[in-house]
Amino acid sequence: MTSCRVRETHVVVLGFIVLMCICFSSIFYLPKNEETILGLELHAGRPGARHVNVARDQKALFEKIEKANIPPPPLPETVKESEIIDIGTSTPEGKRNKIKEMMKFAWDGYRQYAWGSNELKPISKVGHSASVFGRGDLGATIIDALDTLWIMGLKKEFEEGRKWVEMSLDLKNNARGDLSVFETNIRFVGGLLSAYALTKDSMFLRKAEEIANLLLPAFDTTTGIPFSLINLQTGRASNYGWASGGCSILSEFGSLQLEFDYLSNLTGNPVYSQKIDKINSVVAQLEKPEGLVPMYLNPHTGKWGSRDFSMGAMADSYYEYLLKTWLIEGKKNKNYKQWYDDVIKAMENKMLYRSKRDKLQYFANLKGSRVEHKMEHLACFSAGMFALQAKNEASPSARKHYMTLAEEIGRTCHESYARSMKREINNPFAEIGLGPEAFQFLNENEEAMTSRDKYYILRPEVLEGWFYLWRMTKDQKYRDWAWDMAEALEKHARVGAGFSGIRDVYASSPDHDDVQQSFLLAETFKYLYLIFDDDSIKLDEWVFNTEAHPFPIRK
Ligand code: DMJ
Repeated sequence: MTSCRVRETHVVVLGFIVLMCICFSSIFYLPKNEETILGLELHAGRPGARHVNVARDQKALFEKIEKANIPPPPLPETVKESEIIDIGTSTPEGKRNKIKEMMKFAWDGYRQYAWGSNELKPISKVGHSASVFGRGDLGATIIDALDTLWIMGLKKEFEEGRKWVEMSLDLKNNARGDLSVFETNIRFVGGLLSAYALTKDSMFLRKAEEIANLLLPAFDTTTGIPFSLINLQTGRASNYGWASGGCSILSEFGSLQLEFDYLSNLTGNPVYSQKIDKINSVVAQLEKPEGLVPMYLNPHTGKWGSRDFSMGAMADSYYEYLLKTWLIEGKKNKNYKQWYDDVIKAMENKMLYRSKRDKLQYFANLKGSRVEHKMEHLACFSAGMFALQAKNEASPSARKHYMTLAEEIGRTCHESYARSMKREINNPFAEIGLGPEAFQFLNENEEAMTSRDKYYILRPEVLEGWFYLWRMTKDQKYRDWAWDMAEALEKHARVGAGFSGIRDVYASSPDHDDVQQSFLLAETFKYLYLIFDDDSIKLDEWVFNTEAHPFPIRK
């Protein structure tokens, strides 16, 4: 019995010793403070040789994350609505800093919640895409924002964007459905070319060329006038059914020169410029009704569609690109200036009106012979175009004439903003201070600047006009108006994770559309910043494309 108990005691003691040995040795055999993410080891920083692995492994991890298209790690909420920085800054530098903070807020929200999507829904905090981008996630906001980030000196953010472009921008494989040729050109090709122009980083040029090549099948029409839409997977191009029976649109096929000519110039490949020459030769030969250029053209027959004319949607950047192509080529190609002069003179004759009460000048739309006394927010870009023209005219009388017109249009467009702020009998709650999509003068004699198009979607055109006017005249009122707009954006458009459009600018409090358009970062914030910075992007050295991406003037 006793010997049995002794043996039992031995077994228990032996077992205890073995257990202790296992526990003790496990300290040496277990991995040391390691985590495995995506199959790669991440080591907590310890001194010595392991540091080399940390750096190597982290680099590999980040490369893997980028390749896998995984968003960068979320940021903490940057600024809570209750903590919005006081914007009562009085110096241009203080104002620039504030605009930079707004840009960073918009970028951070996109980065945190919608990285790689086209745009952000800043209230829902998810990605968003407009139909112009098709159905794929193409990172439109990243490309559109790059040059603004660079100009503002937001280097870390620029680097994040640059890396995404290098690793993940791939329209060939990621685009889905029909993309707008025009939007892809002005935002993607334009944004990348501008990033190249500012940084000389050849990766941007390579990507721009890649995307432009994908657009080329859209030009394979009987006339060479490109289609509006392209499916990059099938190469099939088409037009919108609603565009006067399937026509191509003036502002779209007429706003490719700046990007395509610059691309030919940089790459030495003439194919892009040749596409533009073809478009020009078709349009130049066509008869212009009373000197005006209609907004629809059939790409198969080479004939105009319905006789509709506008300074705004469907036409706007056609005029802008005529003037700017003349300027960017160092005023060498006189054809562009001649085409520009001809059509602008006709528009002044047929479409320019002045309201009776407040003497506000505006460009009306023409639908056939019917005059629509309505001016669009989009058409307000023309204040900037006329100011730029005036500055570059040789004759003093033309300089004076177009600068006066620019100032008049700038004032009218300002009034459309101011009247959403004025409490009047028909507008007792107004206080938003941002302008509507379009404003109406019921006829020449009647002043009523509201219209059914009451929404404001963060567009830049009114501000764009004041930016040029400030740079040309140095009249303080343009900076004041721009700052009022910045305050209105901050107060009424800033929401949870970014900035949102507003459904009714005349409402007592804003009802948000929950979309942060990519052009807010490409254009609106850029012009806001640059109006307070006279030393960046000088207008005798740079020309902005219609998405506010600057290209250098070729002298
Ligand atoms: C931008 O994409 C461009 O400015 C275009 O020329 C017109 N519309 C938007 C902004 O409003």
